[in-house]
Order: sequence, then structure tokens, then C-alpha cells
Amino acid sequence: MKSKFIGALIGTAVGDASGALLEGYSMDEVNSVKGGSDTWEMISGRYTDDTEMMKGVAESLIENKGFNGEHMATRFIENYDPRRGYGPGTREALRRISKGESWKETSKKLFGGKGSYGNGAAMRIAPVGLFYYDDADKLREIAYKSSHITHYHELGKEGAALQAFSIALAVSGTKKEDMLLKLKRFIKSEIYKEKVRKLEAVLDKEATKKEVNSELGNGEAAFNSVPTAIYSFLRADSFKDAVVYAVSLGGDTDTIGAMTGAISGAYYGEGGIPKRWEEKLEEGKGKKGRSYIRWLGEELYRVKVFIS
Ligand code: R7I
Ligand code: MG
Ligand code: MG
Repeated sequence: MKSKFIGALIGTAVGDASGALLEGYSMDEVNSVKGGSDTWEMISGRYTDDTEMMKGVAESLIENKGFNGEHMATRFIENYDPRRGYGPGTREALRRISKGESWKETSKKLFGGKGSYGNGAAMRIAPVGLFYYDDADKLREIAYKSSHITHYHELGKEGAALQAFSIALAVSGTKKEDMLLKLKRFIKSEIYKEKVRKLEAVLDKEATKKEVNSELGNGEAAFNSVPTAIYSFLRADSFKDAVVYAVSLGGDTDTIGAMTGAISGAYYGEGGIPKRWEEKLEEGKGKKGRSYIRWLGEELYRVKVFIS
């Protein structure tokens, strides 16, 4: 279990770093850069906002032994590093909260008053999926609340909950073939229900990457990337194949890589992550990189056992 906790957090960082240099490239461009997918290796160990924010979620859950919105928002602000490439909505939300606005009110004002449906809440959600893996109602509640800090839109929150629940299923040792049924039962929104139906269809027919992108999407909206990450995990037989495939789809490569890495790391445990990839991961400025992320996984596990 501890190895799964560490695996999901290191998996997020490794997946993020794997796609980091390719974010925004089309599928064809990615494949012309990296060639055949099985020969591809991680180029750089530098991670982006996806991992930076995931650390804030983990730190806050650990320090509070559960969710505290104001504290988590403060962690996001303290960890904020503009060079990591944050989404514009998230950047604006954190700027406003740092100026004194309430974390409960800020995100509602973005994107014309409906809030963001970007994948920024889902990409950082791994610690929530781990910490609440044994309680689906609580997991949903905290996934929504932690999203609310930056992503108020129902589809942004539901994407984060779906990603968290996928991680929870992976942690609890659910067999891959049983996951889709459980995911279908969990989802509330019609848009995600439809996406999971499409996911099942592309899985059944061994679709081409082009078909996967057109059916599931590879963009920055949560509904165009969370189902794609789940698919990338389900179709592969190893951590490496899952992440390489996710990145090879192009588009929001760091984030689809990070989310695929989170689910796969939770499923296979840290031992499933190629050692050379983990070792390539940066230690980060202020020593909050590879070793620190591993420590966060251990601590999150320790606190989970303590409160259970
Ligand atoms: O979701 P968010 O934090 O962005 C995450 C992405 C990941 O790829 C990271 O790797 C990083 O590169 O950024 O930031 P948001 O700005 O909230 O959402 C991302 C994008 O989704 C926005 O810039 C919009 O293009 C789009 N988007 C929306 N478009 C129209 N209407 C999000 N919400 C809306 C909306 O309501
Ligand atoms: Mg990023
Ligand atoms: Mg991204």
C-alpha cells in the first residue's frame, strides 16, 4: 500500500516530466520528434505546474490530517513558481486569493461566472485519491472541495473526482476489467458518462491514436483529458507503456502524462516505475523535487494509517 502511495505521487511527476517538453504539440509533431513509441525515453526530468500543485494538495492533507481549503490555497500560493507554466485561470485565482479574496468566492468569478472546466484540478488530485481511497462519498466531497479553490465549474470538479476515483480503484487493487463498471456507477455528469461509453468502445476496437483523440480528446478541458488518461492506463500492461502512449497522443501531453502516471503508479506501485526515469526527475529548487515527493507519499500513507 505504501508503495502505491509513493507510486501515484512519483508517477504524477514522472508522467508530467515525460510530457513537459511536448505540451501543445500535435500527435504528428510528437511522433516526428520521438519516433516509435517503444523506443522513447524521458528527455528531461523537469516537471511543471501539475506536479507543483499536486505537492500542495499532499502537503495540506498531511498537515491537517484531512482537507482545509484555506490552508491548501495558501500552499498553492507559497509553492507558486511562474516558470512551471500554470493555466491562466489558475494563475488568476491564486493571484486574487493572495490579495485577500476568499478561496470560496474567487473561482466562481472566472470564465464568465461559471468557473473553469480546465484539467488543473484533476492533474493535482492524486493525494485525494490516495487519502480517501476507501470512502467514495468522502473522496467525491474532497475532490470537489479541493477543485473549488481554482476550478468552480461542475465539469472541472467532476473531472477531478473521476481521476481521484480511478486512483482509488488502482490503490485498492481493483482488476482493470472491473474498473469501467465502477467508474460508470460513480460518475454523475452526462458528459462524462458519454465519454466513458466512448472509452469502452475505443478499448474494445483497439482504436488508432487518431480515433482516440477524436473520441476522447487530448486538450486542456478536464472532459477532454481525464478519460484519455484513464484509457491510456487501461490499454497498457506497464507503467512505461501507459505513459509513453499518453504522451504520444500529443496535445496536453504533460497533464495527460501526469494523470496516466498517477493512476498507473497507484496500480503498479513504485516498483513499476522505471528507475532511470525516477532518477532523472529533478530534485527541484529548494529541494522539493524527487526525494521530497517520495517523502510526501510516505507521510501521506503514515497519516492515513494513523487516522484509520
Ligand atoms: O485548468 P488549468 O489550471 O490549466 C491546466 C493546464 C495544464 O495543461 C497544465 O499543464 C498547464 O499548462 O495548464 O487552467 P485554466 O486556465 O483554468 O484552464 C485551462 C484552459 O481551459 C483555459 O485556459 C481555457 O482555454 C479552457 N477553459 C475554458 N474555456 C472556456 N470556458 C477552462 N474553463 C473554460 C470555460 O469555462
Ligand atoms: Mg503543466
Ligand atoms: Mg498540461
